[in-house]
Amino acid sequence: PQTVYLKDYTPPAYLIDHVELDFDIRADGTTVTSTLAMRRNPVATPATLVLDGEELHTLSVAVDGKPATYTETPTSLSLNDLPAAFTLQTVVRIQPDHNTRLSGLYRSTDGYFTQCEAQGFRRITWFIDRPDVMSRYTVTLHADQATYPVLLANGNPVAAGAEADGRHWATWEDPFKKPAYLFAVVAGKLDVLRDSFRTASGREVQLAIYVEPDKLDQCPHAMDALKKSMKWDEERFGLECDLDHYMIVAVGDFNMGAMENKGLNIFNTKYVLARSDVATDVDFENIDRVVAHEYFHNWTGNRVTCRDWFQLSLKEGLTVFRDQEFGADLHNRQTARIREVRGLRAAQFPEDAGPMAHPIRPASFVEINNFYTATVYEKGAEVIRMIQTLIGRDGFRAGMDEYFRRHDGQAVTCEDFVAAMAAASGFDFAQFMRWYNQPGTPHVAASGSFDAAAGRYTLRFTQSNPRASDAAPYLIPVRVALFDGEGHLLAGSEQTLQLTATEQEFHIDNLAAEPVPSLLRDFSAPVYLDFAYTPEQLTLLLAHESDPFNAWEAGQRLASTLILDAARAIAAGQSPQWPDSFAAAARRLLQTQAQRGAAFVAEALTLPGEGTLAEMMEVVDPDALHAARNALRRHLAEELEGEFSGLYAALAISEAYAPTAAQAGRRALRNVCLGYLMELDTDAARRLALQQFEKADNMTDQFAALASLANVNAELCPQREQALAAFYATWQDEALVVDKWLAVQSTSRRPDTLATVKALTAHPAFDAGNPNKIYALIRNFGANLVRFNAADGSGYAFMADRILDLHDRNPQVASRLARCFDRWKKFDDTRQDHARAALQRIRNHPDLSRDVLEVVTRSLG
Ligand code: B3K
Ligand code: ZN
Repeated sequence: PQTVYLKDYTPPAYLIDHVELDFDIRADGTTVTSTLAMRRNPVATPATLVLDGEELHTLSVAVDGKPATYTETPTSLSLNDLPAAFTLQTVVRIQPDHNTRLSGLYRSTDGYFTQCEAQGFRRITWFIDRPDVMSRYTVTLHADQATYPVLLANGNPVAAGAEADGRHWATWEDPFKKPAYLFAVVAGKLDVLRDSFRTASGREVQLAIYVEPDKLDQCPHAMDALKKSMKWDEERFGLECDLDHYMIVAVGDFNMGAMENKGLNIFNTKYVLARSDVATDVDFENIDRVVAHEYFHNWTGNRVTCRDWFQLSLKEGLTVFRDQEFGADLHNRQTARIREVRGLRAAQFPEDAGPMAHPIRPASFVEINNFYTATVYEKGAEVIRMIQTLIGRDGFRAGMDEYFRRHDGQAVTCEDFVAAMAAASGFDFAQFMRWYNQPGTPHVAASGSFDAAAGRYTLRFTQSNPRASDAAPYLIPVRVALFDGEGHLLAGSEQTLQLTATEQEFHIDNLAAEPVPSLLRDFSAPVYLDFAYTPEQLTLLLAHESDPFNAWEAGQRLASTLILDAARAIAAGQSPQWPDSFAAAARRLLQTQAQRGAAFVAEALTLPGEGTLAEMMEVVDPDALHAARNALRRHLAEELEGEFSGLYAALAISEAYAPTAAQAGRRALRNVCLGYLMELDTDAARRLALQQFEKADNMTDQFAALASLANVNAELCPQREQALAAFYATWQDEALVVDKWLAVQSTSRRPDTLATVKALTAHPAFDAGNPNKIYALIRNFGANLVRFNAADGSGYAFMADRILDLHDRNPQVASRLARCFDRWKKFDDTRQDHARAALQRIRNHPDLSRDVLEVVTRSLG
């Protein structure tokens, strides 16, 4: 397969001003007639017109109404000797009913749906399928009226009517120019929830959420989220909705989360459907964030789009940052930041240290779908956040205004965005651009020294990034504050230091005693920060740091050290040692939950995940790590049993369920308490869990109880069997809840998890054609560190089988599964041998999809 390079970018030779599409949808296939108003691009060198296509059956090609001479390959259609401006008409047949890749036009249970980003439009019709070709679209759909009563496309409905044979048609017109990746159509039998939103300037926007029949009672939360997002974007960024119609369509078969098609978002049902008995607090919050994310794309992505796919983070990093800020304002800013960083460390840091490491703006790719990554999205959002940290919130807002003033309606680059920020703020971002161009997580090592006679504290920093192509330093904003020995913040000590050199010193004067530094507050840069904190200093920061992120961080550092030491001890056949101070610090946290907030305390009592801890080990010993982390949990449970059960009782909620931050925080902490009590392995705890499972009036509590029971490893645990069976019996017709049932089993700690997962692949609940099911059962298993990385290689072999089973049917999903192997080189030789064999078996498969081939080749390379 071919590698595409950013440096090879050239403007398109032709432009397409207007696109007229006609879809004749029938059971034996769909005929697409495309009429393109085209002209030579004045800024490009004249060349052959090359159109992109994939799995198209060409019926005719005409230029200005006359049959044309053309050259066709499976992926291209070329024409020569074209006039300066002309009309190109093509007619193709496509087979959406057999489109298992879920890219282009495809069939799902309730009708036909599309997914065009990144390069799915070429699976619908011949086109110049690149984001810098922007056109106006008029689209007509024809289909059977009874089977597909709803016919949708981007923009506004302009006409509709009935046809012979019980068929009907509808025409839609999109007044905005857009790249082909934002194109969408839907033809289906769907219910609709309608509402409207009045913008700040008084425009009335019609809102509609389309879902499979009988699910309207699961739509109000998403509708609410949509209206809140619209209001928030007006208030925070002065951005109004430009549409007359904003539609969201939910579909159960979807490769990712959701898609921001202009005026016609298409969503995975997972990010639309919610009701308190079927969705958890986290689901409700994710729906808020994803609905907002797709809406925010209407400006950051659609009005201003990407020049080429290397610029993906231009829209994704920025839009994730925007949805993070929205989520923080809507829910709980403290814990939002903590969860963002937890997610970053669990997914992005390992990615940046592994075979798929790439800059937030990659320099090359084989398959662009492989680059919708934690790096482009989440590290991309961190880079945007650093820009705001460096120039301030007002400066950032001015930069956004300038960005839209300059580039509305254009397809641009990351440099264009940063240039607007620079122009509005006067800040020099030259050195900062390194964040866009280098892979790898920078390491910052800090140390402090105190000159008592001079009253001067010196902070010394050195930075490095072993993954970067050269040793040049980054511009790293480091927020700091100093605390005295009693935990008081020293007045005036809060500041943002700008690291710009490989080694750098900062002085703070007029200090009476050596302070305790709190570094990288609010996680002001996506780096690894080392500082030789003593346990006493960390305990002090955990108790007193007023920046909730760094208070949490201090606790994570304490726990990480204990767990990693314990893992070493366990590997050496010794038993782990726990200092009394850790349980004492946890006890103080529990005692202060009323002041510090239940949500914060729940986060602070959640130990770092195994994947994050594994990154800190030279050679990962997953069994020892697993045992060590669980042993610390058990130790806390034993020391604090009284506190956990007391708080469990005290935190019960008597008012009706609502997915508010306050209630969600209480439930989270209460379920953390339950989880610890379950570590005691007592019958009493299991009965308590089963009781919660049975009595719960909401999915958050029911699922938390189920998850803790699912981990029980006793030979006989009637509560576990009972809960799992009852859960499936109750929810077998709710696809998204069945996903939870699968997930809770594939993420279980139990040693027989692989056998369970294998058995579940044959269960009627599993569907190997549905991405949500594959993610729930298979990909979650791949993230189960101790079970996937079993010493005998059985987890690797299983995953290889699943990838080979899937790569042809759905390469994008198969490729995501292949990413489960990313960290294989961090394990011991025996495991490496097994993983290498599994990867080679995949790579040796003839006709392996490009998506999987790229991932596996990089992994082996
Ligand atoms: N832009 C889409 C992602 C498309 C993924 C294509 N493989 C969703 C989003 O980021 O909003
Ligand atoms: Zn996005």
